[in-house]
Amino acid sequence: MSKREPGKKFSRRYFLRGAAGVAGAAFLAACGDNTATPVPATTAAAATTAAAATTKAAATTAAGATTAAAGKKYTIALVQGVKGDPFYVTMEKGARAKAQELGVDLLVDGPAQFDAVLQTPIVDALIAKGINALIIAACDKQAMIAPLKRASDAGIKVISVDTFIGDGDYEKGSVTFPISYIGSDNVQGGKIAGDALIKSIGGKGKIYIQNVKPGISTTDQREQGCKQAIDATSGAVTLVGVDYNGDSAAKSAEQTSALLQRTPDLGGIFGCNLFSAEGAAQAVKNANKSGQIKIANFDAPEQAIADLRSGVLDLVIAQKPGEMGSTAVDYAVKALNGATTGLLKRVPTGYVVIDKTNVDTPEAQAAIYKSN
Ligand code: T6T
Repeated sequence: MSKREPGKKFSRRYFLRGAAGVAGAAFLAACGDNTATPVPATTAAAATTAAAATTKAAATTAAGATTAAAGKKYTIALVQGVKGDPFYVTMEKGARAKAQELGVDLLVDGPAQFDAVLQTPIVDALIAKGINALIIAACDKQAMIAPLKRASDAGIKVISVDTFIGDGDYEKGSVTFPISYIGSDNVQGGKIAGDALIKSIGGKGKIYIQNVKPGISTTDQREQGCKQAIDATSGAVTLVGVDYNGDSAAKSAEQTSALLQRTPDLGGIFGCNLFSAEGAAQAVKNANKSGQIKIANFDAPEQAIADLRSGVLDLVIAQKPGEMGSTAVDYAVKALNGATTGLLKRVPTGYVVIDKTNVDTPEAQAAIYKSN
């Protein structure tokens, strides 16, 4: 028999714990589908900056960032973990808005799948093109070290966004050449999800994790955080398994359906990213177990919010991808202008944790990802 308590909801405590501030940057520019196309600086702020830069080698904008010398605009590239994922779409919007504000060109590209083999040639092509800075969500923490070192050795400023390479400690760790790692605290995020699930199933029972694939820093750490929460129950809650779906919602649904067959008394599921959680929720819907099996959903696309409202999901953990993109562009420009202080090796961006009690607040609404 199931140990869960069907009527029990996640508490507001989880919203407050995870929310490190009001969600999301205000997106200042309309962003079209112009992937891999430089965005010209068209705002008044950028025009002022360009004019001022004709008299000074580097001019300070109203926002406090500096721009390139007269006649020379920096070209910064953002390489996403995968194209089309609303998380990275939202990150691109934040990056484009900041690039426009600071008067730099921004190229955006990403592989068709979350795969270092597909991401590497994109990096090599950007090195050959001669960009000034590279902001990247590396698809694999080991496999992307060599390509990114090639970029760094070519004089390109490298900034990690969302995921890290090596062990993520750019101060004293195994890899230190990137300027900064800007992204969520993913162990904390996994712990928020695990603690919430454990509470919702009454502190005892069975939990299952749907994940992407080993080697991605973010999702590895979320799994780790959830396992820490389970371990802290000293056996009252058990982990029945972890499946890896390769970033496919369809595969996640298939694996979760099989798990539900094998484990009829499952209490809760943690979906470690957008597609993992989407597939898990679909499987629970297909099994007519919505509301009976608790689901903590990492990432906040529109579908997750709809599923939260209809009772399929219990918790949506929204990251702040727009802020990640915006801060990364700001850091890139500052680094290119020779900043020697004020650039942190690690910038955690925080969460907005959404449940039924706060979904209509401005903070929660602002945190929902954009899909185009
Ligand atoms: O969860 C995000 C991102 O943080 C992770 O690195 C990969 O998956 C997402 O893009 C969501 O699909």
